[in-house]
Amino acid sequence: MITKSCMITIAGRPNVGKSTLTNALVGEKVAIVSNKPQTTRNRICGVVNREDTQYIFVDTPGFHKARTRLDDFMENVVRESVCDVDAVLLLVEPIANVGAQEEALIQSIKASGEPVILVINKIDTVEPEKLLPVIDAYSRFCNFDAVIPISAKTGDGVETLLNEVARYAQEGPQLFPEDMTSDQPERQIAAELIREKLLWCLDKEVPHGTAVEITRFTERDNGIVDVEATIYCEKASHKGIIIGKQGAMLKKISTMARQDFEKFMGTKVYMETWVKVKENWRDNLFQLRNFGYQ
Ligand SMILES: Nc1nc2c(ncn2[C@@H]2O[C@H](COP(=O)(O)OP(=O)(O)OP(=O)(O)O)[C@@H](O)[C@H]2O)c(=O)[nH]1
Ligand SMILES: [Mg+2]
Repeated sequence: MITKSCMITIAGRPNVGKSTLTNALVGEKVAIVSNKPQTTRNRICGVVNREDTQYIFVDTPGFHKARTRLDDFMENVVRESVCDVDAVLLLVEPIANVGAQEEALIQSIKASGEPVILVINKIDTVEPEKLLPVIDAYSRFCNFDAVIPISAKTGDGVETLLNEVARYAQEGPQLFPEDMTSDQPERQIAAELIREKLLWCLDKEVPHGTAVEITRFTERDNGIVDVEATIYCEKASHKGIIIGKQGAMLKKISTMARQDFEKFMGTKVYMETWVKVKENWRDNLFQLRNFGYQ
């Protein structure tokens, strides 16, 4: 029976592997992942039940210098997510250099007064002796409760991390039903999977300037799910790139997203996608709210 809960925020620079770690902890894909920075735009809770404790891991957007109002929103999400939790994981790469943005993030976490654990990710990419200088560099900025090296990709150290955070659990009510692994509604997952494939297939500003709106989400009596989605992009030239020659790119993106979503839903999915232009939506407060970034 669950009698304790433990809310842990995962924060860090873009691309350090926060969402990969969230998925590794949950044991299921709840957050989209790509090799491009600024993949995650909103906070996503991943839920893990272990013995008497429910762990809620809060995946956050990468902390970066704001250029658009969307960036401002993402920065606020991070600042709010590091408050009122039981502990914060500062996820970093195994590089002995603390950048200005990272330093600002550390200050923000320190101001929240929550315990902080330094988690060094991607240890599969370096020799073990490279870790000490990394610990040294970060320890100059913060007094960490613990330091844990992991590889979210291989799973190395992830179990150790889970055991380590157990000590921050507190008596309290169960916040999510036992069979729930994330706080994301199904239609949100569908939209995110499409955005993930846009990030995988397209380069430069094109995928960063997209937002996905699910305009229809219905389930038939036989379980088949119909999804209609509109991909918004910032420029007419981007629309052409997303659609591709004779629609080939859009077809590729839709097919990959549909296959992933079918796996998630465990049923057949029909997915239709359209592309529309909404100039500069990333700087338009009304549009941001429309797309759920509020
Ligand atoms: N080699 C290696 N690569 C990793 C590891 N963890 C994550 N990655 C890769 O790092 C890239 C970024 O991963 P994400 O999980 O999307 O990173 P993120 O911190 O959530 O990024 P944002 O949402 O943009 O802030 C992807 O290409 C991952 O496959 C790891 O332990 N080892
Ligand atoms: Mg992410």
